[in-house]
Amino acid sequence: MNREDIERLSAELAALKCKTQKEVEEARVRFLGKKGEITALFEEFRTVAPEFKKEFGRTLNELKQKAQARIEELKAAAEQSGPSEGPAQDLSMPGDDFPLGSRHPVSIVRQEIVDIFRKFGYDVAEGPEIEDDYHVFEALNFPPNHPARDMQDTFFVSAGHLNPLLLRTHTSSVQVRAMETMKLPIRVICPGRVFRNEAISARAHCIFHQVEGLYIDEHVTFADLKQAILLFAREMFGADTQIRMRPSFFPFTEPSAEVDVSCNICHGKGCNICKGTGWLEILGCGMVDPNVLEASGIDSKKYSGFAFGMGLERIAMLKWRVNDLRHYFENDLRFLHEFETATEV
Ligand code: 2NM
Repeated sequence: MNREDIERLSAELAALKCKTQKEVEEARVRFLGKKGEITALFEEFRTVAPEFKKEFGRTLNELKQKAQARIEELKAAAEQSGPSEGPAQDLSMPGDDFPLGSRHPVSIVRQEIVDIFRKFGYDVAEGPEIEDDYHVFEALNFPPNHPARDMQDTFFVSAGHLNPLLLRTHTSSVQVRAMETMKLPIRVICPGRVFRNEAISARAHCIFHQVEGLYIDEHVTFADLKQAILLFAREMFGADTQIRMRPSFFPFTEPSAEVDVSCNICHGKGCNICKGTGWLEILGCGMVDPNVLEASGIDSKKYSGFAFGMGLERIAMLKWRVNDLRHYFENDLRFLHEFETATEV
């Protein structure tokens, strides 16, 4: 190694010209790469006599710094002028595909239901998923020892005081908040996620989704409830859909009913979806219990109302014949993409 080598490389660096990033990279490899010329000089430096080491060392380091600075400079220039030098890429080429997501089946069903009730004049309301005992149970006429208030059925966030926080087990809590705050008459639809402390299986999950509805005005009767549900069922499942009501019980409604729609798969002939009955259970409903109205400050002598609730996973299961609830929560793309263009089976 001698001074000339260093000066030659230094001059070459100063005169270096690169048009493209590729050329800059080639120059970097030539000077500074593992087998580059400057790197080679550092290898040679080990054999330099001790008395020259100091001076050569300094010049060599200066050369390396100069090379690095020069390469950076050329790189920046190439980046700036790169695209304007002419088409590095063929801009008429079709773009790369990128995967589009698809609507989740629960989201599709929720939107359909919400759209139908909006058309009927209902407002949409949402509320907190972490609620207090008062809005989930107390205001809804659940007796103090009701099993739903048990640890076995409800996830508690805080316990041990009068009004513990918990994960709502139904969206009725949103309707309580609507009754507390909205001006009468009330027409409201509440979609949302709910939580129940259940062992996960094909038919049960600790998280699922509901849409609940509430209508309160003077002179609202069970006939109004029946008509609203029938109109909804025909919008949702087809104009020839029939409904039937079976007596049931809920703490917040009296009387209460379970509603079935005629099976639109076999049209009453009996299939394995309706288990041969010709009917599919889709929602629960009833006349709001006077205790519930009074708890939220509504005069039950003057006003009456109906309420209903349905599980979205269940409706989506009937619609697309999903056989296992767990599919909804696993985000397996093979399942989700089934609904890319889904409307109806
Ligand atoms: C259901 C069935 C029957 C319901 C009642 C209320 C409220 F807040 F008005 F009391 N909201 N939702 C209700 C009634 C829900 O779900 C199966």
